[in-house]
Amino acid sequence: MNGAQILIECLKREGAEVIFGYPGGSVLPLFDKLYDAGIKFILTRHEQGAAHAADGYARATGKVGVCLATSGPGATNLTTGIANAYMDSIPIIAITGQVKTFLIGNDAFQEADVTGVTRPITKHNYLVKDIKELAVIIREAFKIASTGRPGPVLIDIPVDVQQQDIEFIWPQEVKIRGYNPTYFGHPGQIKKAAKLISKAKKPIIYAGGGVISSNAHRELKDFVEKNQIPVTMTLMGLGGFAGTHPLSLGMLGMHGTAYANHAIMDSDLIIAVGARFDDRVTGKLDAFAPHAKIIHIDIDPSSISKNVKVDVPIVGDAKNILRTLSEEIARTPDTQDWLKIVESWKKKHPLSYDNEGKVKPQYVIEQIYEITKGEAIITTEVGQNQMWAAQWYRYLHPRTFISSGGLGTMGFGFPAAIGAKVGCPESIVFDIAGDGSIQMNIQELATCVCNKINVKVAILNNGYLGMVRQWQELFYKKRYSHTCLYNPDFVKLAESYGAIGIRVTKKEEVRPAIEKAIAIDNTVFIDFHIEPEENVYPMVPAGEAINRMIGGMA
Ligand SMILES: Cc1ncc(C[n+]2csc(CCOP(=O)(O)OP(=O)(O)O)c2C)c(N)n1
Ligand SMILES: [Mg+2]
Repeated sequence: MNGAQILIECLKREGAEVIFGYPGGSVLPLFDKLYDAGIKFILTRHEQGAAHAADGYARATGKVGVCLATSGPGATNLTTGIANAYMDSIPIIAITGQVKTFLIGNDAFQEADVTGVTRPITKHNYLVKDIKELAVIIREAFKIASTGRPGPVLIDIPVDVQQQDIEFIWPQEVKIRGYNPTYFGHPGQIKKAAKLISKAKKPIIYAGGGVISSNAHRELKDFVEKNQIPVTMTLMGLGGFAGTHPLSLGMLGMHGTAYANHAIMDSDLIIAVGARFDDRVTGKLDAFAPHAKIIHIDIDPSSISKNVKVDVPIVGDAKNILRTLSEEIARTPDTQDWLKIVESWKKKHPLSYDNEGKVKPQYVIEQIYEITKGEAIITTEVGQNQMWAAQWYRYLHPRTFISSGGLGTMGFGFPAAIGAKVGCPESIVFDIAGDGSIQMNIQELATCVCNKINVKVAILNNGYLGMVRQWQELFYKKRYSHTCLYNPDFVKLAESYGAIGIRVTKKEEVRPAIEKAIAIDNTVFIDFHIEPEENVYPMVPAGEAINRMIGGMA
């Protein structure tokens, strides 16, 4: 086999079902073999789209996503997508072509130092210099991407390596020196944690994306119900615990619910599960949860005590640890009084909006929730649209909310929706989009239509880079510096690609438009003309303590 065939054979054996990618000179041998290799290939219209689609596929399915690009500009176009997957710990394999080995370092045509460029945004990367290493590297890459704290791995393969012939040997085992993720928590630490939990009067669980990546949602639910502890989730954690559960406090942080933020600030014990105390969650660090002891369960030891000092660290897999920890708790904590307080906050200070006047974005999302009964996969762009999607749709299952958390990448949601739909063809997939963000990967309309990937895009069209405008309104004296958009006609634009466009300008059109979009067997853009200056509340101003919210509770 030549290198190209070995790559394809290894991908198949690793269980890859689909590759999202884009061709070019340095991957020609590979594309020649892809012509009749019997592996699904989806041609995106930009390499960034391919990386986000692989990421969306991975988030929706729990499998490793694969994307592919040529050397130089193809590879650099992947980088935003790779960084995005890195920040959110998503397992993807990015394959790039590279100039011939003897040309590397010569400023050859379309040469870029891709392993250099991606070193800080990959969990690991490889430049394959010798065909003999290829199969082993691919196996290692899949193992590294999908185990421990997951993340992207890049494999850079020079053209001549793709062309060389060698006898194919499938490496039965992969052992990577120095790479040994811990899965089971330290028994002593688990005992300590169990004691703290038994004694706690005001405990809270702070659940992050790690709950989803370790498939710990059932264990979390059992743990919560047995110990009667309220749960708040990060943006990445939404869906890890049902948003409709009586013990759910929804999202916390900058645009979290008032009751979640007050509960964590007032708590005496925080049980952090697969979360990393991001600055959007903690707000002002020295004011964060002053009375609380902290138990931190995480598979990545380097994320423990990185931002806040932790009392009981437990390194390992959330699923295993929640199970053992639950067994270890001899006496469940007495949380009745605490739950009453939290419940009263919940009743008094729910998320709210004024539904008068123009179409409200919150109303649109509530209707999408009601019509899909919480069973759709929702992806988002970045900005107000993303925060409203986090607040107003109730996520019932893991892997149904797909959003760019760490990097905050505008242009993520649409290609991610494509990846999610390819991975979960039976699900209804909605991208909740902003009018600014959707234009960052609008070219993927062609990918949808050509491949009959039936996704729905709900554009919350406010005519603004809304989230930036909101900050300018609140903190820069309404000086709307370069945040007003001049938009294309999104209906015509969708139609020009062969998709369907629906425009909504009145409240009473919202439900029928969503129902119609779902019924149509094609990609649909719904252009919701919403109240232009609607804001996302509550809001914690940057650098403030998270219980000091605008539009929250006093
Ligand atoms: C690639 C990228 N560039 C810039 C930003 C900064 N940014 C964050 S939100 C936002 C506005 C997004 O506008 P739109 O998509 O219309 O969403 P809205 O907030 O109006 O819902 C911008 C520019 C970003 N997050 N990502
Ligand atoms: Mg906008």
